[in-house]
Amino acid sequence: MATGYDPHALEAHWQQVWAEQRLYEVDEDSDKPRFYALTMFPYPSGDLHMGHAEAFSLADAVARHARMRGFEVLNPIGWDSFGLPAENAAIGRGADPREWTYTNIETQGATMRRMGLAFDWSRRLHTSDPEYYKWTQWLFLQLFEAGWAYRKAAQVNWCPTDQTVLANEQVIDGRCERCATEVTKKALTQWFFKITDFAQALLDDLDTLEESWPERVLALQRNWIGRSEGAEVTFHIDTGSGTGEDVVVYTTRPDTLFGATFFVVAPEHPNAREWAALGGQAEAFDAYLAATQRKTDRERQEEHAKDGVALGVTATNPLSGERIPVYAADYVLMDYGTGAIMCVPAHDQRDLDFAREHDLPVRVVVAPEGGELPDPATMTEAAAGEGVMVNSPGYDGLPWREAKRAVIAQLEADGIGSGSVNFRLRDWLVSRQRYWGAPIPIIHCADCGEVPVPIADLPVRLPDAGEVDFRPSGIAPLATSDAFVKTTCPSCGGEARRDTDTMDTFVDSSWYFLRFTSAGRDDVAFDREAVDRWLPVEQYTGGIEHAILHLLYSRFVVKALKALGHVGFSEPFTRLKSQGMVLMDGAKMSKSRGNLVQPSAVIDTAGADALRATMLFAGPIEDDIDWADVSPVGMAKWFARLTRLVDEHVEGGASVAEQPDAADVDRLRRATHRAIAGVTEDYDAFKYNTVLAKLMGLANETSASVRERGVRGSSVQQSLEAIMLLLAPIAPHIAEELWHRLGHDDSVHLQRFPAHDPALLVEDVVEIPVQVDGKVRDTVQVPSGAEQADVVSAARATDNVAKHLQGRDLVKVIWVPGRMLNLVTRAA
Ligand code: ANZ
Ligand code: ZN
Repeated sequence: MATGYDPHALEAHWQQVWAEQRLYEVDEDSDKPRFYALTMFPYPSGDLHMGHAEAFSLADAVARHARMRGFEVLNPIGWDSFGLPAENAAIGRGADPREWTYTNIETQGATMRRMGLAFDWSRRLHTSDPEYYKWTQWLFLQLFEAGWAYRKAAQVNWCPTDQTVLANEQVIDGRCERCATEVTKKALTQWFFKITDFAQALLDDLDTLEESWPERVLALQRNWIGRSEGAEVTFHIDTGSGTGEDVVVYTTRPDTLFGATFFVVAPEHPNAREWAALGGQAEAFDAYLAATQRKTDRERQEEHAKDGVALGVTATNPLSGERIPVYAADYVLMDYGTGAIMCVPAHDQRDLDFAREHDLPVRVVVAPEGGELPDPATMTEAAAGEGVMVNSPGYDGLPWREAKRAVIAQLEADGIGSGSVNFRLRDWLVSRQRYWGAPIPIIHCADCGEVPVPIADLPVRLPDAGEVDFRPSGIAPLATSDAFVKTTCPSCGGEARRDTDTMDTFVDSSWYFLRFTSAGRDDVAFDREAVDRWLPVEQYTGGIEHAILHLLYSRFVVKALKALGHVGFSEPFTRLKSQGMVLMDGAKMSKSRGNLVQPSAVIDTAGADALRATMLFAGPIEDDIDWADVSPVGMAKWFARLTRLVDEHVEGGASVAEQPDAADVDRLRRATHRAIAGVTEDYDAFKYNTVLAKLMGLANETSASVRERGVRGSSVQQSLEAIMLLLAPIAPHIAEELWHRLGHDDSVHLQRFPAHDPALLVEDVVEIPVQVDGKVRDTVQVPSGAEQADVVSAARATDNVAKHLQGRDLVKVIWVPGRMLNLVTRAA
């Protein structure tokens, strides 16, 4: 049998053994309870980075731990392998996006294998495989048939230099991420998924995830969905031409109607230009509109954005009859509410900023609770808090919430408004004018309109890179291939054109967790019975950067599929845990900063177990790790010490009878069971750092028992076995190796997680007489096996001992373990 610690040899050895035994492939016929462990699948850009290594260390510990708790575990892996970086690499370096992608997948896969991750590789998937995207297209068609996939013109981010549409993430500070040109807006027809139909359900069901998802993620989701309750109120625009027209505003504060002193519409409001013309402000308006379209949504909403133009017309307040001036300003967005607002500067900060800039009147209508009435002439902060109505005929004295209800009732009675709920959530724009994605499976026919590709004809194959021109040119790359575009209409057989857009990669990843249950099936996207058997995912792990979109889209897709009868559950992920980031000297690791550490390099020097354990030892899993503060080499040294302990035990005493000093044996047994109990709790709470600290403590105790107290035999064996079982999910190779050296033939990963014996946790308490200068002054109760220092501090804490120590120096301590303590003093 081998001795010593050589991580490279033993890790390679066990990885091979596990693969040969197909240890991590799921047994679908198992009668064990099922546990679906899932980690967010990676995007294949180069080799794995440290963020991946942390994510996988966490995910693997979760999966292995679940297995040892008696579950049949599904722990699959795949690649989110469509997307822009592949295309950019192609544009920048002339690489074939497909080749670039699959080469990176192989590189990452090799590093994953070197990490010894317990994935069921037989279920591996890549979203860019035709076998996968065929079903992404099927998903699109399910939504299309249900009316949840539709086309409409939308303002998209447009780079005039690259002649291309940009996703929001590609717009950095208003500029194109590639060429730094200022991004503009352009109206283009785009595909959308109707996620807004599910807004209320997406919000409501977050309540069922309380406690099992991070509070922060729930808050981000709620905020993104952004439900608000208010009213729609009809104002009348007086255009000077006599009749004028009605325009509806959305407000969350109808109670403040009497405080509205001006009126603002979005520059894109369909009537804005016409009103500006009637008000004699057409020129100023046109210039302003052009300037607006150069800004991003975020810039438009920046805290103190206060640009705008007066349109030269007025709006009449339906409740007060007051006429107020109308402006166009780009802090009002066209696609929220109605694109028109009544402005209440005393109670809304943006309105106040705008009022000050344009010298507009301010009127306080809610008196802040307990505070002084702000002076409308000088106030610089809007009074947004609680309060009681003032300056509002008919409502004065009412608390604002009551006034809100009363005003809505009045508006409804008068037919000039109604209560209304709004969501910030927008429909999901899923089309991209890009090459490296799943083609949208729609055929456009002059006679039949948008015709879905028949399921039997899927996949709509992505042409090879050589067949299209995917360099940015203003037209979608797929539109450059006649062979792709020209087709016949499935409905009438006439000449028709394929849709040339591809899908957002978030569509690919919105359903991959379903596919893993039915990998390899070419007749269905997923088997209904299999998904219902395995899902919802019991434990999902991944980065906090996906707190909003990926999770929201996955939740939406599951709800849509449930409504269509394809799955039997409405939330995909029962529990979610997010890990922190891996930093270097407080900064993000990146190639350009030159502070990049790669997992494969750490494995080269310290081994995979050391990499994994270091990740989990660094601190609470949700916290960031600073790689400058940790030491994989130090972790490897601990593994080496642990190995020595096992080797010595195996050579020198595994079979030797127990030593006669029962107290020492008992002490080690208790330490072992204390560690088992503590570590079990820590695993359940994802506290891997304290798991490792406790295991290091138990290893020290074992070492001291052997080397200082001469303990041998079964209690040492039990302690070492417990360490291996408890360590196995975190450092699977060393645990497996030492488990075998301890005399086992089967895998440590097939064992049950140990359970502690509660009887051994009950501390034996002994009573120790305490002498001061030879006279017994008191007794203390301490755990048997207590150390001298603990007994001395317990003794000092008793009144009588304290009294006799007063004014004297302690010069000597005589401690007879478990029997007696004598404190020797002299006058101070
Ligand atoms: C009057 C008012 C008085 C408002 C007050 C707020 C405070 P949430 O909560 O996000 O739904 N608003 C409405 N539509 C808008 C748009 N398209 N672009 C920018 N702002 C818009 O916000 C709703 C509030 O934001 C609405 O209520 C409206 O201002 C503004 F003391 O109306 B409020
Ligand atoms: Zn047709």
